[in-house]
Amino acid sequence: MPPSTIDCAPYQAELLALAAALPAVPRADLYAFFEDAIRLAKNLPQGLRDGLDEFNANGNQDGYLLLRGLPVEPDDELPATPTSSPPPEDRRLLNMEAMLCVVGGALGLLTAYDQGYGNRRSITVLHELYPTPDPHPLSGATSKTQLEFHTDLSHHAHQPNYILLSCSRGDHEGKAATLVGSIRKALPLLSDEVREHLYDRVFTRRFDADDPQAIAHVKALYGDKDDPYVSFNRSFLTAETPQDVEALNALSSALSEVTEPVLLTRGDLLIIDNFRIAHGRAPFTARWDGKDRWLHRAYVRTDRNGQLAGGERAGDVVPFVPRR
Ligand SMILES: O=C(O)CCC(=O)C(=O)O
Ligand SMILES: [Fe+2]
Repeated sequence: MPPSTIDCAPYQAELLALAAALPAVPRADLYAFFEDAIRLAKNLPQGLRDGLDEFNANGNQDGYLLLRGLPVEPDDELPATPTSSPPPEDRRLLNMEAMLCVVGGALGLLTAYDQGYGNRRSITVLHELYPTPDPHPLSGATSKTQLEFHTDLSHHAHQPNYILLSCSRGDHEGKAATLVGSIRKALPLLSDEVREHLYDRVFTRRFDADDPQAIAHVKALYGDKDDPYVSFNRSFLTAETPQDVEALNALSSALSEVTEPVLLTRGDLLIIDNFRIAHGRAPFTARWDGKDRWLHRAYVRTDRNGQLAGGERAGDVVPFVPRR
């Protein structure tokens, strides 16, 4: 297995014991649930814990860490893939929700975001991703169309460090790969001129098509010049000059060139470094048969790059603060 993948099959029994120690109905009291998940994170198997700590400290070239072989329920014991959110408050804890929160608790602060789009999305730590028939074209509920490269919440001043996606069901045909483009791999493909142009160049980003006042300021490359962070959301970055267009095209091509498809299947948990990769998802065919692709998602903040001000609690909702 590549170094960006950890085989967790040997830890299944220990991980099941951790899941069994969590409250059986997480949404009955989410704060209590997250507190338990964070406490139990200290009991993760040592090999897994070391891999998470190493990734948290230094990242890696690929910009992601994939945990495979986690103890998902047999498919016939899982509920049908949801068709609406939020899930019923009394739904029993699923193993892949347990894994999401224990691993998230090991990495940092599990966080719910007000994304600044009004109340279009439910504000919670525990997101559900599944195909829907008429989705917003830029949302994870798409299936027929490719979800284009983006950085999650790049318009938010407290953009999360990690996106965790755990998989209860993959898609039927094995096509719905999550696409990851690492800036550490793409940077050497950019000319000095493009790097200079993009570094610290401030783009305005409109994040709500219905509201012209909804504007944030986003940089495509920033941070350490030799090892920059990336923020990418092509459809939202307003290029103003021919050089802007050229530089963003070059960044887009470089990210595409290094893109790796990561096909999530049951029992996988993908940790995306949201500062170092842009991600998307390949198109796939939903069947609407209760067995469609079903992921659980959580955002995690760390003390990197101004995400935490101090005094936060896991499960708190971060108010919307546009990036300036
Ligand atoms: O479905 C996936 O693999 C990724 C979804 C995603 O990027 C999103 O919802 O923001
Ligand atoms: Fe995303």
